[in-house]
Amino acid sequence: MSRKYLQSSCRICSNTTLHSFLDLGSMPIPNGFLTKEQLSQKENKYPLKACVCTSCWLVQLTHVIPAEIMFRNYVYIPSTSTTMVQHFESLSIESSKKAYLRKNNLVVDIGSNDGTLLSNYKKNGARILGVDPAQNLAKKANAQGIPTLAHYFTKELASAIVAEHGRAKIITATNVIAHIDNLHDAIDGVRTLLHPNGLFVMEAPYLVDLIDNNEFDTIYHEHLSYFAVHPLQKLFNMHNLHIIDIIKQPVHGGTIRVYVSPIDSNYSVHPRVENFITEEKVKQFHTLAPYRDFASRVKNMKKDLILLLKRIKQEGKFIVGYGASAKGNVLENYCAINSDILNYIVDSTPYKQGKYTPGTHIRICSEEKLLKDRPDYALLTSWNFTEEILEKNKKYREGGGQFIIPVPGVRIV
Ligand code: DWN
Repeated sequence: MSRKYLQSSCRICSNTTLHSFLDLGSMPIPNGFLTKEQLSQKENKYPLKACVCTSCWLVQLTHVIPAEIMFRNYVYIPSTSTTMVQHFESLSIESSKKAYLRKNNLVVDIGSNDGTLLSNYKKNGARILGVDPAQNLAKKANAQGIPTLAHYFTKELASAIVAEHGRAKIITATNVIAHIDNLHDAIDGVRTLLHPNGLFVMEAPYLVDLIDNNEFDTIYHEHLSYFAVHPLQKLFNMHNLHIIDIIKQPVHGGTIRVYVSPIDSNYSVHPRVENFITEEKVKQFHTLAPYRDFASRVKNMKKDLILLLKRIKQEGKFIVGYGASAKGNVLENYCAINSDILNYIVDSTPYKQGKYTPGTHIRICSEEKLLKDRPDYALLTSWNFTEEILEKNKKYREGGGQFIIPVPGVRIV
């Protein structure tokens, strides 16, 4: 399997010198939750390794798993978190202002999932269109009045959308551009679909935060690219687009909201764009040092977490997981945390309850079970929602329950 799916060159600049710096082992796809019947069946595992292009400095996976295996039936929905629902509302308000969005202008969301983001633009009178390959989510979104095409976003699809609906004043793409293998085709599609004075707004986890905060568990098969601003600017410039503003967001462990327009549009470039590129240089992200240091910190975190969980289990304590997240599946597979350590995992997503985690086969239950059983500890794998989840579980904590938070460093609260 190790040669199958191997990426031979950088997906932005085609450079063939890719330096591998972190090997998380061989594991199943991160949202490959299993039914009870599937537990006894063979589970495909794929190499999970990160590398960096020594020319444009894009961090990417060494192995690219076919999208069809991961995205046709998708169980992750952002609306399970109040934080994300509020985040999408503020994104729609801010982007509508920046793009001078008018009633009846077209807004297209790439990777529209269950339509949570688009519903905000619809409320304010825009024409909306979602694009998402997940048949299950597209069906749900269409049923809720969010017109959604169950397709991957490509240049060809962009041309078809222009022919039928005209050009888009805003194109959004939150946590999806990093999932796309053929980046040039997708960005060519954005250029085709975007109104000459339109804005493309993409959000992705920011590589500098990932490295600085040891967020190794956000490295998984769905995320093919891990963006710093420097390689992103190069990608857009190759398609006569450029970054006009970047605003940091706290979600998903540190995210960049990147505003992009056609190079010949009326938008001026905000000075803070250059600040990001300068900071990446100062932090030496154009050398191998930060990546090597990150990899050794990850190995130490793994040791710390395994030691803590083993000690707690030897004391006869009862531990569960909190959040059946993709990152949680990476953490559990990388640290060999299975049902001998976590009795079960609680999660608010209906699709996931009653299923089992990929590779480690831990049962997923509803959140209510936490207060019923009052385990001694809960390993918070959805640490990107720490504030929301701690607030939600005040009673559990007041009763003596404690959360183990693995990232950016193992701690108990
Ligand atoms: O890029 C991606 C990110 C944005 O989301 C996708 N490729 C996959 C997914 O990654 P993830 O599954 O690690 O995302 P989350 O948002 O960290 O997952 C949170 C999980 O925690 C969900 O399964 C819902 C659950 N949850 C919960 O049980 N109670 C979340 C909250 C806020 C809660 O209160």
